[in-house]
Amino acid sequence: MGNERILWGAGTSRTIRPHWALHELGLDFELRPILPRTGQTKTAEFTALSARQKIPLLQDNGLILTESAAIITYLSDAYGQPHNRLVPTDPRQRAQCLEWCFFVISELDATSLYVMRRHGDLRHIYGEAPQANAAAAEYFQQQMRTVERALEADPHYILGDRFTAADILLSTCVTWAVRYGVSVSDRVLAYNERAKDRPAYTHALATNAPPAAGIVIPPSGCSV
Ligand SMILES: N[C@@H](CCC(=O)N[C@@H](CS)C(=O)NCC(=O)O)C(=O)O
Repeated sequence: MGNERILWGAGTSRTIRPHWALHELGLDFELRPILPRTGQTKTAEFTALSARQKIPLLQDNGLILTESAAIITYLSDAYGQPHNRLVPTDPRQRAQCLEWCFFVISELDATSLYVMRRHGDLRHIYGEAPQANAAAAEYFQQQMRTVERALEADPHYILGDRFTAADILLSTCVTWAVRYGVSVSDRVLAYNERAKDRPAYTHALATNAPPAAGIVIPPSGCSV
């Protein structure tokens, strides 16, 4: 069991999530900035860590974890302090935070934006499906109504004054949607700017940047 913290992955809307969490929590880490669809997730070394062959992946003192939402939840649980915790410990507050996290990952990321990705830029692999694309964009906007409602009272973040893991996930999806030309309201844009104003986001942008000049990450910010 190695005494180490290594984050694998850079360059995408999913990889920036653990970068952001690590910076919020003030944690040091080694970075293996491998990129999607370059063959780097298919190497024997990486496949030995995860047969899913997906980034981000965290190695932390012998623990191997994939799934961006699981990684940021773990980091908060293991290392968060009262002043910077990203997932509350109180069971009710925790449940509400996780409700948002699961909602963002399943409804906004997987069901909407990733469908657009598959049948848009990746149509050569997954097939052209303009109707599915349009329906996914519409679904995203429909699902965002609950976000609108939560922000109506004009709280700073989605759960109020406290920045949480749900904001990392939601903000990365809003940024992704905007890059895809899906329109979101001024209220949501203002919320997203507040989230991205945080110093940890600026650090995350830097460490999540694709390492080699000349590598072009497509506008979605995710290539698979
Ligand atoms: N649900 C996963 C999605 C991870 C995912 O699909 N990652 C993509 C990049 S954004 C990937 O690693 N694709 C493999 C490849 O392109 O080689 C998460 O949130 O972590």
